[in-house]
Amino acid sequence: MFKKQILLSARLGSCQALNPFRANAVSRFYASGKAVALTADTYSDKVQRDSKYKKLDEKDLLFFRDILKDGNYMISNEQDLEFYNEDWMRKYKGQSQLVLKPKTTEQVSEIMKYCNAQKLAVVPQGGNTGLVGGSIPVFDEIILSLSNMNKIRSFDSVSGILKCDAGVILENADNFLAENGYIFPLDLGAKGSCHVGGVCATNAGGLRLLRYGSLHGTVLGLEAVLPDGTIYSSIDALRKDNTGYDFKQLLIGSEGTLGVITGVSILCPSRPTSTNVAFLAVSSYETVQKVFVGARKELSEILSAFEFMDGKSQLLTGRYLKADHPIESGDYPFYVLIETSGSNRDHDMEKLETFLANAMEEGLVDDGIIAQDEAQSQSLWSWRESIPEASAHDGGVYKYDVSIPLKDLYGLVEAAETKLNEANLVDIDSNDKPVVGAIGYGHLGDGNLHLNVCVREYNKNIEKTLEPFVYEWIQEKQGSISAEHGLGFQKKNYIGYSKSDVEIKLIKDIKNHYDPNGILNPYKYV
Ligand code: FAD
Ligand code: 2HG
Ligand code: ZN
Repeated sequence: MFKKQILLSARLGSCQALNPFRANAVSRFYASGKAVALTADTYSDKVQRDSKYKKLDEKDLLFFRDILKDGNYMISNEQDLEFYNEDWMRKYKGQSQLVLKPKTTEQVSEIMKYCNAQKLAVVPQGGNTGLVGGSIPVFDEIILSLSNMNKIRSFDSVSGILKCDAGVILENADNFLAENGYIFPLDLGAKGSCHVGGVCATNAGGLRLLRYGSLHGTVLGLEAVLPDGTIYSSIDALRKDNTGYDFKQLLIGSEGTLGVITGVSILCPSRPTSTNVAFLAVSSYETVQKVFVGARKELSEILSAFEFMDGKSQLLTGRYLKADHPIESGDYPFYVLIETSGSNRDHDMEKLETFLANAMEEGLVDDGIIAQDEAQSQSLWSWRESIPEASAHDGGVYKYDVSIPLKDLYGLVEAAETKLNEANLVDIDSNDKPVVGAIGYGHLGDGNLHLNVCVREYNKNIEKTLEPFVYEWIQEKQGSISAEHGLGFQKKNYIGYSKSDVEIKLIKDIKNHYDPNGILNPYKYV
């Protein structure tokens, strides 16, 4: 045991500095250089423009200009519209002719009131980092961007309650909190671009849900504009309040289909003063689960993240970053990133080292490194957070973000791989085949797998091979077809694989009640 402890310690210095692009806006990949196909063309068999929606005309533009007071808050030229019409994966593309960028909740209300009366369809948009095609139009819907509503409203340094506009970029909110000794209770790779309102609208999970829980617990109140222009606000809600239905919970995860979130109040924990990150090599998925059980037991209250990655995801990330893997001693089938967050560095480090020494002693961990300082921790996180970009780098990616009981979780990657191989679609090195490979990684601590099928081009043959196969597989294992990214456009027709008829009817009833004209984010969700 002692020897292995030394062995592990000897590696402490070997954590090299990786690409630290975490602090920047999440980059978009343009590797293929190919234009993005219109969603309306790619999926013409699934969706047609609904003629009940009015087409935008000159009179509408005049009205919006009047509300926004400034032509700069409207975008209507083709080149500038492109960013707002295309999604991050370059898989979906809408045909909106207009982006509105209001600065106040009252302006959002006036816009919605008008659109509802005129039956103009609207897509609320945050940082446009969503991964299910929910943030962009399918046809000519107006895009309502929250990016000009970007002010911190207040922060109470006793309770830790932050109130801010919906368009505040997540990383800016977290930097503000850091100055005050607090942390935003959600972190994710898109933090440099996604909005606080956007993460609430998608109920994003991210890298530390294991520690801080879901936004359904941490969001205290929301301000939102309903489809008819009504301003709803629970932004001044207190932590405990059992008076009536908790309407904000319907908005969290509603993906822009029930209301436009304009303000958020969220309970933020104290920022941990001691964090450690370890990156470990593990020989099988069975063993990954054993390491997780051990980490929960031995690290207990200081465990703040438990991420797993398969070997192929690491190969593609290394290729993309043009960097050596953090663990240089060889290629391993699985890797685990463990983070601890606490308040006493010596205590936390001692716990982590004891846990790792035990894990090595039991033969659960083959090799590993522990970051020695903040820069090395950031580098290891940066490596993990680069996987989505690496996945899409060769031309595109079919994403399946799923919850599956842990024992079966990685089986989905193997099943998808087999299916794609049977269809003779895969070659990791040769451009002759459209699929680069199926990789698996994710938030193991939350039972959340990301199956990414990395492709050289989007094509129907690949999609038909994977869908509904993947959804059927998940249903059989009593999983969920969306753990954290939502339904959006991609999964609208597949909700039945995770929700019962009764649940779907209730969802539709709620949608029809609050948005009887169906103007908010149509063709998506349900
Ligand atoms: P958008 O993409 O603009 O919109 C997403 C949806 O929310 C759309 O349906 C839109 O209509 C709606 N919406 C946005 N803003 C509002 C608003 N103010 N009011 C009403 N509706 C609104 N997700 C995770 O859960 N965990 C992760 O770890 C994670 N990592 C990611 C890493 C990368 C590199 C990328 C690109 C994405 C990642 N995501 C992750 C996806 C995630 O859903 C988004 O990053 C984020 O939650 C969306 O925020 P956004 O502001 O970009 O919203
Ligand atoms: C992550 O965990 C995000 O990195 C993105 O949720 C997952 O790329 C994906 O599929
Ligand atoms: Zn994720």
